[in-house]
Amino acid sequence: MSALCECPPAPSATPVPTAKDYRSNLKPIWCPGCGDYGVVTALYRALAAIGRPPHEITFVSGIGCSSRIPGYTTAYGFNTLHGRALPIAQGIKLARPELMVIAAGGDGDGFSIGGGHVPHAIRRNCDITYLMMDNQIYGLTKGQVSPTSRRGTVTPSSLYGSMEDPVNPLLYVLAYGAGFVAQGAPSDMDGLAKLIEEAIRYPGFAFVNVQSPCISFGDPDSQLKVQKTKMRKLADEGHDPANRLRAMELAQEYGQTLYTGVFYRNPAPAPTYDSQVVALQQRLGAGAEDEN
Ligand SMILES: Cc1ncc(C[n+]2csc(CCOP(=O)(O)OP(=O)(O)O)c2C)c(N)n1
Ligand code: SF4
Repeated sequence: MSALCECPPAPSATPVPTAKDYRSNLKPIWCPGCGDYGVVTALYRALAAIGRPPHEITFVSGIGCSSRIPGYTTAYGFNTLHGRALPIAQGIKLARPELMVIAAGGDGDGFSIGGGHVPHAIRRNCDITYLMMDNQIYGLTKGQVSPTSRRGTVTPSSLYGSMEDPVNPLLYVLAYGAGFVAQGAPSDMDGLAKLIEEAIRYPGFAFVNVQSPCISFGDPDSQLKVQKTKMRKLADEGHDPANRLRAMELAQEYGQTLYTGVFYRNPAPAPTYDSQVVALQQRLGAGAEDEN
């Protein structure tokens, strides 16, 4: 059985959307050279490949430079509170299960203030996609250490270098049982667009860690040009994405080797929370009708 869901194509009466149909008329205010430009472009391409019209998509974010991303799409957007993209995305999916729901934000938003929501979103397994733009820094607030900053990172809030080890987002979500885990980078635009598309098509909670460098405050070693020299594609390494233990082994290289591609895709996806709620509502509704 295929692990990919067949998202319904756009109705044949309406023209098939193209990438530009998902681009809003707001001009991004990210710094020139920010990796997030590449992420939003990859996202437009992924959405066009799937073909759901913008009004059937809801895009939820927290707060941060990367959390501006919903505004740059023509989908419904909700720029929520810092760290609260996931609870709101799950609420929307439960209220309107027919919508495609995407959550997005930075590593600070997702793994610092919002970190407590991640394990629960994973085990609850709503059919949502979570794009984390991991730049290893707090960009919006001008460059403080984030939970993924490497030890020794010097910033205005860590003058003598960060004295903590970073969170490993890939290992973290794999350990909590996420059904789809991938890593991409805007320096490989085609690869990133494909990963986002695959994540959206996965029927369950899907996580994409996007190495999206902050050109203004980020580590010079993480910038787009350097990414290209360090990148290793999991597909070229012969990795089998159904092998979760091997995925966890590879994920331990986070911060050292820039692996891109699908780390793990559950070959037998678990039932989603939203589909179970719909089934329960139907069962209870049918029961109530029987009683009448
Ligand atoms: C409750 C709360 N605490 C702190 C802030 C300040 N703040 C805004 S964005 C941010 C972190 C941004 O970093 P990240 O989430 O990694 O996104 P980036 O800007 O790097 O894309 C912080 C601490 C806030 N807006 N709200
Ligand atoms: S501060 Fe960094 S993350 Fe924010 S827009 Fe500028 S380059 Fe991008």
